[in-house]
Amino acid sequence: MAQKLIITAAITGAVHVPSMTPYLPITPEQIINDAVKAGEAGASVVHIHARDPKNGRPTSNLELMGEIVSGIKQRSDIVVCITTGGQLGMSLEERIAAVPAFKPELASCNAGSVNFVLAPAAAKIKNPQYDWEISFLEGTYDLVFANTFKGLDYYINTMNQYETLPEFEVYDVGMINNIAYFVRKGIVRKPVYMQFVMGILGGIPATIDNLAFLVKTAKEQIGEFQWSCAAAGRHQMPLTTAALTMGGNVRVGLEDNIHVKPGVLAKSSSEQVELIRNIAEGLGREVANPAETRAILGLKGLDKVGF
Ligand code: KMH
Ligand code: ZN
Repeated sequence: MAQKLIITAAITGAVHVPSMTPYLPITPEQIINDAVKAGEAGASVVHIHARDPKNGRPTSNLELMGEIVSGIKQRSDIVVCITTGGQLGMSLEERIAAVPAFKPELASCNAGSVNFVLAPAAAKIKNPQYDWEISFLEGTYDLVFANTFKGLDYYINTMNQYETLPEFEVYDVGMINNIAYFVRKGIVRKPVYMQFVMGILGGIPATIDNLAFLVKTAKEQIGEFQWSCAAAGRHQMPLTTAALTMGGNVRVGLEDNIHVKPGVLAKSSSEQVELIRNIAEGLGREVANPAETRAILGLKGLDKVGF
């Protein structure tokens, strides 16, 4: 029987800007509410970024992150995965600061450097709500999202210190090679957990052939692992549906896609969770609850987090 399905909801991210949709959660209260709703809809993991409540700009402010993750914990036993993605110009220490501060069960660990281009979206915004939005999007035309081997080594070791499982964000096939190197080096905790993030401009195109290629390459290079699939924009539902039929796990949420179906904005990530849950259950794949997800991923437990 297929392993139960882990549904991750990426609640707000650092990709979309407020002018794209009125439903993007921004304040800690909005992010907490959407995370709890995603859990009620069937997500067992929430992937969390913070935003400045004044203007919606992505931030790695620890006070805001603390308010969000502890607010979620007060209302839900869902697994909280904290981002270490950061933003342009931020040091490695700043990006990972939430791990020592909150000792989460799970944190993102970006598995290599990649162009991460959001610039074409700027042209579609006619009346920006905030002055930072257009320059933020256009700035990615000249941005390398840097995740060097030295940085990866540091992130993996720091997460090991706090028993935080790295969720490796894999934007292209070469990044599997990077992870395999650190597995051979003996510093990666088991199970190796990869999130295949497909369809970012600069990364691997979101096609089913490419998803099969990622899984095949990971089997050859790493052997045993857990994996999940996220895909940008309109590719979200087709690719996550393919992933769950292949035995993988899925990530949905407004970080990856602001629509719930073509032309219809999602009012929250929970609408996408509900949709993928219905697809999974319709195809006979049962959905894991947070306790089952903790067992699948070998997580340390909610009693050992620092928030
Ligand atoms: N900030 C983006 C370029 C993650 O959550 O770790 C990517 C990102 C991924 O933030
Ligand atoms: Zn993220």
